[in-house]
Amino acid sequence: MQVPDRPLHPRSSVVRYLRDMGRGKQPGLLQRALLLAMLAACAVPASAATLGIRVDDGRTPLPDAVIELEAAGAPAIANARAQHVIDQKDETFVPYLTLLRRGDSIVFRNSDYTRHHVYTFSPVHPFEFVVPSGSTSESVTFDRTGVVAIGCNIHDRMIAYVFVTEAPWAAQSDSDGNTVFEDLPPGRYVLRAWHPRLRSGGRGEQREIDVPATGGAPVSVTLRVDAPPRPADRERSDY
Ligand SMILES: [Cu+2]
Repeated sequence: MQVPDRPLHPRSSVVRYLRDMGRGKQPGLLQRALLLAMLAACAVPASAATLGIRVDDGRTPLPDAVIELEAAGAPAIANARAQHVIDQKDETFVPYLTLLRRGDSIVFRNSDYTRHHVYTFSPVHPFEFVVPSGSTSESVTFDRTGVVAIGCNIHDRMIAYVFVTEAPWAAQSDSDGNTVFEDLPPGRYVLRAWHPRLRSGGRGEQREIDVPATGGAPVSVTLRVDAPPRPADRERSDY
């Protein structure tokens, strides 16, 4: 195993080391000492807390919520300008919600046998184009933050949401309404929560939270949202 002079991230070296160990390589004394030193560095809570956030609608867990965390003096995030894909399959946008960093882009893929006409009026970034069956759209780059509701001009019930953030920390809740933030510096944060079905005029939730070095108990967030469309409504909206 080769240990870099100045590992960018001590843990990745540990992972590599453990992987090599698993392959039967025997570490030397020096390497063993290095591993112990690296593990000790990880064990010290070097200002890294884990925070769980649970979102519900007052009764049941709420997937597809966006949680943003801001902190005074938070480091600026380097813009990786990632490209995301929103597929159109069975006349449904997949995924329903895409969380973007400002500067990221999206292409729309059409996996259906029918064409789709993707559009949005969102002031964040209005666009429209037809995506023929089996093809992929041009790339759309989002340079402003905010919410983009996307529809299809041909299939009214198709809807997707894009949330463009520049918060230092942001994540979307999973199918159980949970988000987990790791490696948070302990301190005071502003937490914002948003959901595509926020009740009309709803602004989501904003509050301050304290994150202790130990991580602390999960934070619970309740959002007032409209009920999802019923299947019967979806069928009627075909016409
Ligand atoms: Cu369509």
